[in-house]
Amino acid sequence: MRSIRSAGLALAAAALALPLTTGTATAEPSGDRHAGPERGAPHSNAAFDRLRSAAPEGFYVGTAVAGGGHHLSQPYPDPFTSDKEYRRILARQFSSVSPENQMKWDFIHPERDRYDFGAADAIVDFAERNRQVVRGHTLLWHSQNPEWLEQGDFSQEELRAILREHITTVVGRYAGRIQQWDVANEIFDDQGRLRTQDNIWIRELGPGVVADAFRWAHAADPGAKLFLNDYNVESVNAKSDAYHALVQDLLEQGVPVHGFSVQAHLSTRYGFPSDLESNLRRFDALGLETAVTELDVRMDVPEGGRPTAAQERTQADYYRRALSACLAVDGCDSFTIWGFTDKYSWVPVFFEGEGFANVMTGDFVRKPAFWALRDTLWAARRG
Ligand code: 9MR
Repeated sequence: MRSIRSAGLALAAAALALPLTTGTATAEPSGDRHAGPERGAPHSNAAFDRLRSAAPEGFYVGTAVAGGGHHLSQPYPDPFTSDKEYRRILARQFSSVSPENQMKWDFIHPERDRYDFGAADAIVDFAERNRQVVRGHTLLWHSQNPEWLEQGDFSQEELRAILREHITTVVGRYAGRIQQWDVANEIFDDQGRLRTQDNIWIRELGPGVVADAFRWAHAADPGAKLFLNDYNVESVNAKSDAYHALVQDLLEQGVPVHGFSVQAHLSTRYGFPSDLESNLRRFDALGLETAVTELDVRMDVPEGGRPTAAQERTQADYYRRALSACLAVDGCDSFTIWGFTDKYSWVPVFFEGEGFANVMTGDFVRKPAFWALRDTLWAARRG
């Protein structure tokens, strides 16, 4: 899918009489009082404070939809179904949504003969009501598999049938309603070796199962774009090299693989992966779509427990640069952040002493990172 980045801009700008400058201080939009006073960030004009409206035509700005996974052990109810303010912002700001956990095996296929589609159905319905596309996540992974599967004593033939049936059932259920599927998630380790031990499918069935997963997904929904997705592949490195080689191999075999995506779980402890754009370009050159699928930028929690202005500026810069890299590559039309509020982030649960990785505070106040995204989208839309 190629986007025409500046199409419709003149029209939109004229219709809305937009002041197409960045960082103009104007009144907070009416009906958007959730945000409260902004900290260290320019204010917004009512007409263009939404990421989804600021984005160029054909460019999708997404977020993970919080639920399942680490949320189950937190002292709050399910965010997606229980938090009205959260849902309002989810609908208002984003044109793409990714179930954070609700389509993973342990959630959607809890017993061998039982699927639980309730949460995934609710997200897909919500997305359609709000004119959003959905990224499906995920079909073949080494993590968050149910016990019945990981501990089961299945023959190769049975395992193959189980995977095929799962993919056919889940992808088939949402056929025509999912824009992109993360078919294979995290199949290489950081050295660029296939996960032949911890990935049950590759261990038991061999590397060829990856190609089969794509074939089965394509048969179940020929319109969905099928992706390889991973972390620590933002740069040109051993792991992204392994994907680059795999993609060529799959394409030569005629396997329906359509995209390569970088999760982009970044940390200000490390430098920004400045070769992100050139890395995306080399996959683009193979004819693949590319995407940023899980961006967040964590930081060390400082003494006092609140990020400093300097920390927030650095974080905003990482968000801006990740978005700019995607915008610069023609076939990168999907840019997703892994949640928008610090309230529900996975980061503090997994990284002790780190946090504040999202573009809004726990109270939904927009941080400099939010405005960096908004301004960068508008600048791209202006062309
Ligand atoms: O955000 C997800 C969290 O709620 C789960 O507990 C966790 C379990 O592995 O998975 C998180 O999402 C991951 C995503 O599915 C794949 N890439 C890494 C993400 C962060 O761990």
